[in-house]
Amino acid sequence: MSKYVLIGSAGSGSVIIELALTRAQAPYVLEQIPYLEPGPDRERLLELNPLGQVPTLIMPNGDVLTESAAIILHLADAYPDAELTPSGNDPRRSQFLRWLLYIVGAIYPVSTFGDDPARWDLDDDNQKLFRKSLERYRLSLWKNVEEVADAPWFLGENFSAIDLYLAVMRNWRPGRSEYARHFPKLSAIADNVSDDLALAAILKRDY
Ligand SMILES: N[C@@H](CCC(=O)N[C@@H](CS)C(=O)NCC(=O)O)C(=O)O
Repeated sequence: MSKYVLIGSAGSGSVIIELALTRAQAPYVLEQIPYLEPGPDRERLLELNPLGQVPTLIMPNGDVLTESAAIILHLADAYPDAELTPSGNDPRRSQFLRWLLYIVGAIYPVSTFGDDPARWDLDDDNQKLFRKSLERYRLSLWKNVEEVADAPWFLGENFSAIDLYLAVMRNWRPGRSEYARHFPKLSAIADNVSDDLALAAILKRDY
């Protein structure tokens, strides 16, 4: 059987997709690369994805899919039993889409922009200032998510892929304990993801 090929990197956003593929029991192989390092792996990544970003997914038919939200929506269609998204007529679907896009459109880039502040042509002092102000901004963005989070999952009784984003992104800057201090509801949801042992094993490997 053909498999998905997930191009990713330890601890990065590709872990969100690895969790989704695992939950869907979709066949995949993981190719971990140092995505920011110049070299043949990065050259290949840039050929597949002009942004040079992970996750990048090669589908069983050879098509390339990038953008984690697009990958999640594709997997939800291909593997409905995984319940990655509320179904089409579920009233929670609109809020799912709203907050999925908020997380990938507003919060995720703030992390990506701060990963390598040198790329913005700033001197050392300004890189530090830039990173600090991104960190403040990111906290204000997550606060909006915390305010609307339900329990035990973000959408309430039903799991969705948003919970996978929380389980991964709480490990990024400012770090897990600081995140828990600011966002106890989101951290509790992230903890619940580890009730699934297969998902827990992936999270434990990387964080
Ligand atoms: N919108 C993309 C963002 C992906 C992204 O920013 N990935 C980071 C790693 S976590 C990356 O590849 N950064 C390298 C770069 O942007 O040059 C998604 O949701 O998949």
